[in-house]
Amino acid sequence: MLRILYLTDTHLRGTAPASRTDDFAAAVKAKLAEVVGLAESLNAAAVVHGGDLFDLPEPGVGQVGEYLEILSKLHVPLFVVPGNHDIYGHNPSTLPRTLLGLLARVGVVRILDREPAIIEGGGVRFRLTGQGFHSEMDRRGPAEDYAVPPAARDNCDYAVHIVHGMLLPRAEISSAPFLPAATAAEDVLTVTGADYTLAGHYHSPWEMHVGGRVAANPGALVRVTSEARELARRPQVMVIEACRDGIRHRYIPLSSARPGEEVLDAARLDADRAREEARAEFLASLEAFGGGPHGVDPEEVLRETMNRMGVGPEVEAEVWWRFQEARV
Ligand SMILES: [Mn+2]
Repeated sequence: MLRILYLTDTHLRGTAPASRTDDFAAAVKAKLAEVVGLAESLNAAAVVHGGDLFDLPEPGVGQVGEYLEILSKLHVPLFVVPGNHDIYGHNPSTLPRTLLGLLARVGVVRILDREPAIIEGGGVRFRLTGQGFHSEMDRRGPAEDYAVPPAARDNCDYAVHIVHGMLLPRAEISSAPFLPAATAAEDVLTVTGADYTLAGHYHSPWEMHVGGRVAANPGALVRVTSEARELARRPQVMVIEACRDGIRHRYIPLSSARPGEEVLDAARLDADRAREEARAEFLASLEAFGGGPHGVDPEEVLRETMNRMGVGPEVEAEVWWRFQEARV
């Protein structure tokens, strides 16, 4: 039996989100320690993270260092697909200037990209590929970022592709009118060669099956907003296990995760929702007005402005630094 442990959207950060009423750092540490323990007790061959490992490209290393110390106790490789929060301005080329990029450079994590990583054990070979977030994500065809070619097997028994993007069941997309660009899982499952397509980005869990293929997102490991469904949600990890006869998956709810009402401020519920809806409505109106896919996200505006002005790397670094400081 070969197993991989999948988790996503940990949003590790130096400060506690305003919506949390508990000892946030202690809660995050307990969760990470539980993940490390699960990887060991399940004898997982690898741990895979679906992106937004960090809440910011350069989070405070004092607090985050304590989190990373726990993750460093993993005895197996930690693969990460970069999320939008891990990089600057939705721009994958900024990765070397981020903490995630630094960790990859010194070999603490492995960035999962289109170059297959082969995981082997128990007579089974997994082919792992990934696609990090970028500014065109969910704005082009479902095959571009979410699919792997059916023929690409590299002598492996099973293919697993992990993407940080707004992949959702079609019904979920149509029930959320203010959702930004999204990709329907059904469209991906009809064209991909991957047995499993795993997503991060959207914080609520979902699962979809088409023709023997599975797409899923176990939901964010850390709850950072006071929303009704976050209050009701129990964070979980996903285990994918395979032998020569087949592949299957299950979810393991974290026993260290406290009930939502004990960690999230329910009094913020209405205010947070009203603000989110107003923001989403505003962004939708900009797109309808002809703003196009770009220029609605503050990071995107900054990035394009700097591109147009042709600023040098020092100015750009200073701009991102100040932007991040102002946003925290
Ligand atoms: Mn994200």
